[in-house]
Amino acid sequence: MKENVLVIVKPDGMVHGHAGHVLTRFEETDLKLVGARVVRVTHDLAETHYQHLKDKPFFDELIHFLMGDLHNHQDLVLAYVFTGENAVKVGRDIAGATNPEQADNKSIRGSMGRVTTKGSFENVIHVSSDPLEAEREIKLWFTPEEIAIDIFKTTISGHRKVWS
Ligand code: IDP
Ligand code: MG
Repeated sequence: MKENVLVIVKPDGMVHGHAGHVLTRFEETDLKLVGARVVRVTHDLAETHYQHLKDKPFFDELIHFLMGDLHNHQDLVLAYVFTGENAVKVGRDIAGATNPEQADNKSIRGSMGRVTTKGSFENVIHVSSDPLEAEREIKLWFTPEEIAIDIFKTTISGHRKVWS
């Protein structure tokens, strides 16, 4: 089934210079790149992005991690959207398991991620977990104008296209 997926090169991936490699791994698939932007991660954006984890003990640290507070204040991340057959599974396979120590050695997280001595996961990239989450996330990180093709319904508000 044709799906969309949001990928984010997290601050640890950015400071270690992995953004290009991550993009290359996705380009090697049959998925099509339809949007990309460098985004400054605010507290609000990080909290909304990870809203499903707000009751977890690691939530506060996770928000600060995504904001770059643990990586030299690297609050700029690369976010992009790929579309194509089984985009979520293809992307999650490239990423590997959430815990870098359990991720396949050849995956991004298995080869470039680490678990810190305090037990937090520096796992290099975010990849949407399912098509519905992907839609919510893409609409959070991108405006319709920033996606090169019509992947979701839009309406006109004033002179601007907005997500329906
Ligand atoms: P995912 O990124 O593989 O989809 P989620 O369960 O959605 O995994 O968790 C989002 C992020 O929260 C993870 O990528 C990781 O950075 C962090 N995280 C998840 N579970 C743990 C944990 O058990 N300990 C520390 N950090 C975690
Ligand atoms: Mg997830």
